[in-house]
Parts: sequence; C-alpha cells; structure tokens
Amino acid sequence: MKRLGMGLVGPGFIAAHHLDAVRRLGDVDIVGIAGSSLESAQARARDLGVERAYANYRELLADPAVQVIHNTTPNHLHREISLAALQAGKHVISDKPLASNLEESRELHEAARKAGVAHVVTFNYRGYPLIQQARAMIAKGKLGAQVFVHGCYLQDWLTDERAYSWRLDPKRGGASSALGDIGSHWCDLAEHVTGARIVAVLADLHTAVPVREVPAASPKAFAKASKSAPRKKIKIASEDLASVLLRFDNGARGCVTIGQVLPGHKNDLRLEVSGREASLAWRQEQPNDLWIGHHAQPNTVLTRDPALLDPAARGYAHLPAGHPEAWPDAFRNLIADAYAWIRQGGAPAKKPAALPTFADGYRNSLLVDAMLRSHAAGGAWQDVEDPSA
Ligand code: SOE
Repeated sequence: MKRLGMGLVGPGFIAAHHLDAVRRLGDVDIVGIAGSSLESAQARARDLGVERAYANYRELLADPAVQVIHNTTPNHLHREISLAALQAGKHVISDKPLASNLEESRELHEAARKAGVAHVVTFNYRGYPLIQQARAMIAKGKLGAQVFVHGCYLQDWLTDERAYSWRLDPKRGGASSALGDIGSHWCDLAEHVTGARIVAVLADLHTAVPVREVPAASPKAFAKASKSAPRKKIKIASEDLASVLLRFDNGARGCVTIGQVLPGHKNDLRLEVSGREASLAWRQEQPNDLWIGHHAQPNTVLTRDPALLDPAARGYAHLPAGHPEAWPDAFRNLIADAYAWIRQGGAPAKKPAALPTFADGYRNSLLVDAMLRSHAAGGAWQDVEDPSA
C-alpha cells in the first residue's frame, strides 16, 4: 500500500498521542512538525522523535510530502490553520472543539464540505469498543424506547487556584471553557451512542474559582501547579462547572454535569442510557466493562471480549478478554478510522460510521452555543439550532 505523509501543528499534551497513534498504524510517515518558531518546533521534534521541524504551519502546508495535517493547536488557532490546510487540499484532523465559537465552526464545516478531502474532529471517546457496543445494542432496540440519558464529565486538574490554562482565557480558549473542552466530548458521545439528537437545553454555568494566580508560562493540561514560578492574580469569567438539563428528539430526557475543579475526579466521563426495557452504563476510567441493568432479571456486566461483541464493535477491540484496552487504544482506533477514510480520498459515502467529522464538530458547537445562550437568559430552555431541519 502507498505510504501517506502527515504533519502536525501544535505543541501540547495531545500532540504526542497523535504521533503515537500514527506510528501504531505502520503505513503513515511522520514527515514533520510545525510550531510558533523554528526553535520551538525543533525542540518539540527532538522530544517526540520527529525528523523535520518547520518554523510555521505555512511551511508545513507547502511540503508536498505531507497529505494530512493534524491540528493540535489551542482553540483560537484552529480556524486559521484548518482553513489554510483545507484550501491547500490537505486532509485535516483537528482537535476538539472544532473552533473558538459557533461562527468559526460553521465556516470550517462549510469549507470542509467544499474541499472534497477527509475532515475529522478528535471526539476520541467514540473509539472505545464498548462505546461502539452500546451504540450497536441501542440501534438494535435492546433498551426499548429511550427514557433517560445522563452522566457527567468531571476532572480536578483546575482545582488549585494556582492552576491555569489557556482554556480559561476567552481570547485563546474561545466562547466556553469546560463546556468546550470536555462537555463537548460528553455531548458528542451521548448523541453518537443514543442515535438521538439533543433538541433543547437548560444550563446553569458557574465559575467556582473566580480568581487564579497565573504563572508566567501557560502549563499543559494535567500539569501540577509549580510553587516557585512567578505569578499574578487574574479574574476568571469562564465556566469551570456546568449543570445542564437536556431534551432529546426521541422524547428522552437527560442531564449532565461538567466540571474541572472537582477533587478526586481525574478523567471521569460517565454515560448511562435507560430505556423501557434495559439500561446501559459506561465509565471512561473503567472502559472495559459495560453495565447492563434490568428490572425483572439480574443485572450483568459485559466485559470487553472480542468474541462477545457485536460485529460493529469487534473491530475496535484488539486484545483478548482480560487484557485491558484503554485511552491510547481508543485514540488509535479513531486515527485508524481517519486514515481509512483518507485512503478513500474523504469520499462522503466511504466514511467509517464511528468517525466524527467537521459536521459533528459544528453540530457540537451548536449545542455548546445553546447552553451559553440558556445560561445568559437566566437558565431558560433554549432550542438547539438544527441547520438540516
Ligand atoms: C483536558 O481537560 C483534556 O486533555 C481534554 O482537553 C481532552 O480532550 C480530554 O480527552 C482529556 O482532558
């Protein structure tokens, strides 16, 4: 098979995982990485074992050896870089959220549609085998009519007031903070698994840590606050906590809690769907188990075992039962689907069913926007705009 060439823009925590996933594919060359300067790109390239460094993303786009761009920059740079990559005819894999706000997201979605290339957003939690199992079971009607969809996405890495991230700065993080960073994952997963759409939301947003002592340099996600770094106090207006009620187009009701200041919760994404016949519950920190709840018979736990999975989910499990698969494996599954689509030229009809695109990224921005509007309206129900309706 002809090898493909990829290049990456962006220095953060997630860049290493993009490269790791690509290396595991075995048939894609990592051509190089671009940064905000040649020096920073060279330092990062050395750390990550990448041969070539580019002073900026334009040089990377100009390299004919690169067919695929991974955009792992902070949110405020997504629009400019992804647009330029699409215009250069490159396939694009962008981190979530797709862009800083709804307007930029719409623009990227439209540009991707016209570009005729593959366009992917890293809603990577779709890549778990038991998420695909839950989706397949629901599609086959195993739960009966859906009644309630609930869950949370809770983290604690912003608990300490000395912790800071560009995500809290609206100029770099965009219109929302916790909602865009991790609420986006939960909403995407809830719609992907249920096959239903959220049509209305009622949101209560809150900033539990309204003043932070900001270090001179912005740390990466999950980095511990250093005691000695010079700091200044700044006011924070972005939400670090959110409670949202949901209405789905199939009549189901729902609720979700999002927070990044909740001690003890590391990467605690949970999703539960209850129907009239059965319930399913899945937890990101124990991703190899799917709980199946019943009313009139004993509950069960389906442990990830390729032999027991629905055919639609089996391809996402790579090890026999009892050999846990986790976050990097789910991420790799998403990247494998992305490259399968890229090898088909990004033809819409050839997209793997589980793969999230710029259309899903735009859809997600519509949801987050409705939550921001609901909070701004004092907690009133807001419809989620549906451009296809
Ligand atoms: C930080 O909150 C973060 O790294 C998110 O940005 C990722 O999308 C999530 O997968 C893990 O947490």
